[in-house]
Amino acid sequence: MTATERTFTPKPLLINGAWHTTAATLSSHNPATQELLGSVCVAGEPEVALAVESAHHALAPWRNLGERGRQAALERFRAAIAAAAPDIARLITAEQGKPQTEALTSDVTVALDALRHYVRHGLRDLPSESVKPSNPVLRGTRITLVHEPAGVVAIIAPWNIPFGIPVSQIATALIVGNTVVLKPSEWTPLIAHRIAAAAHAAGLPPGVLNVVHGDGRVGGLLIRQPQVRRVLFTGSVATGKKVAVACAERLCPVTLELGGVGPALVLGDADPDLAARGVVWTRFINCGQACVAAERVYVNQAIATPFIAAVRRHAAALRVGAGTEAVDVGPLTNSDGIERIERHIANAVQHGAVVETGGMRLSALGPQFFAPTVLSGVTDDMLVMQEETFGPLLPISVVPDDASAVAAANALPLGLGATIWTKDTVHGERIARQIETGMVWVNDSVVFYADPVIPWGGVKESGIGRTHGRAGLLTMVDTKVIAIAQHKARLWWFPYLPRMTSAMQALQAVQHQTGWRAKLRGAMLAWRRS
Ligand code: TXE
Repeated sequence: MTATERTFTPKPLLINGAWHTTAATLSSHNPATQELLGSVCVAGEPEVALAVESAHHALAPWRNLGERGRQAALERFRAAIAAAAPDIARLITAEQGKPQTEALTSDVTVALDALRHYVRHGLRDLPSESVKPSNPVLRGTRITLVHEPAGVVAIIAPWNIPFGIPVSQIATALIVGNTVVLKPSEWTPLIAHRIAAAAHAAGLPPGVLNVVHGDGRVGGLLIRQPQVRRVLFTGSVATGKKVAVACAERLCPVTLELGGVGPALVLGDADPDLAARGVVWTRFINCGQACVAAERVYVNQAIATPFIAAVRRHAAALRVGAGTEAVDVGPLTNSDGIERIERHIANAVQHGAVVETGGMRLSALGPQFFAPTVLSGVTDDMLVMQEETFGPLLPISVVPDDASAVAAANALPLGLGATIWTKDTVHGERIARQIETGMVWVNDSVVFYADPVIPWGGVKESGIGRTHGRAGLLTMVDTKVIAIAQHKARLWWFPYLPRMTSAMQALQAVQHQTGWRAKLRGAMLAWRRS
């Protein structure tokens, strides 16, 4: 019986710890084989409102569970995912398309490591803090900063890392005492259902984690719910701007993890073959569908010839196929990627670029397979250097020196991640400090996304805020100041006596006049007036 004949029961929504079905459904297909994989129920306004209401009601008991109680619950969630990890990895390859190696590393491991970190360390990175006032007048006040959960967090996730991104963000939100409504991508709903299934199996308290499926319309409904107090959005720049506007209307704080069109700078002293291998991996990981992929390569003219030859060789050697086999590059997850790649190649070639390898669909493998493609002779006025290709296309531009590479790298209004390839890491760090991105790797790339203690995010139009690390935790809390007055005299209260005014004038003279004579004169004058 083929998959099309096999009837699938649509996977339900997870709301308030229970499964909810709806009449509207969303189907999901394997991008390599086009086979129907299954379907999920799609949330309408009632289901979105119920999910947010449930998350809101779950806040108090979840917070009162305390840090250890939440760590125990997240440990059950982690264990449920770990038990299903091989099956989840296979589903990630089947539904999103990335090879098994990447499904295990960039998706499942990212999720498990994030949960384990917060299970082990809780809020070690975010303790309450005592602050010593700088103003001598306030010395008698005990100041404490406490970090309190923001409330209901709406997480809207992309399809390219459909398990690792939402789970690591869920872990950060839940550990501090928030509750979550997740709206996963409509391209990878079955993978997201496994998040819901693990939460259900782990017995997370009702309402702590809710999962509602649907497209951007459902995402828009979710971020407009009045009880949503944080939005964590990961996706394209264009959608990110729409989300930011919607959040601004409610003054709801939003974290935006957006696209990057990341530059790779290959400096003149780099080892051409090593840099080529690193750039090829950074470009073609996840079939080029990675927000920090090397979307633009600037190579110093001193090593351009051997570097381009090495890139051509390594790219042509990449094994392309359905991710379940021993391959390096799978299919594009959705079909609109193919048209975008062909448009970028045509525009580049029309303006003088050369196709070093690839440049065509691999239709024998399936309608969403495209050959890893390398372009040389590229200039920055070409579309491929201006827009996010988000596919297996590597454009190389030759630059005369480091300054030109840095200027080109910084020329776009985006700044997520960049890579620098050089033998001289001291010089590499110096260049890194000139690059306008949120993250820069020297002689590697991407990998630290898997580490929950390292902040992740961009600058300029690549995003706002950070996920992961202490910075990521801080976006999930509201910091409250508690000031406890312990002094007896409160001279600044009513009635304003002349001696109080004089005392303040004398204090300002002593604190802010320049030179001891001026200070003394100011203080004497003030005192005489009292
Ligand atoms: O994004 P989309 P995709 C970026 C990557 C690329 C994009 C690919 O660079 O640009 O994400 O992901 C929902 N209101 N990053 O194609 O289309 C939609 O249903 C509310 C950067 O999925 O923007 C989906 O769930 N929600 C990142 C989600 O938004 C809306 C790492 C994203 O959809 C909506 C990974 C609306 N109006 C990918 N419209 C990083 N910086 O770390 C759509 N959605």
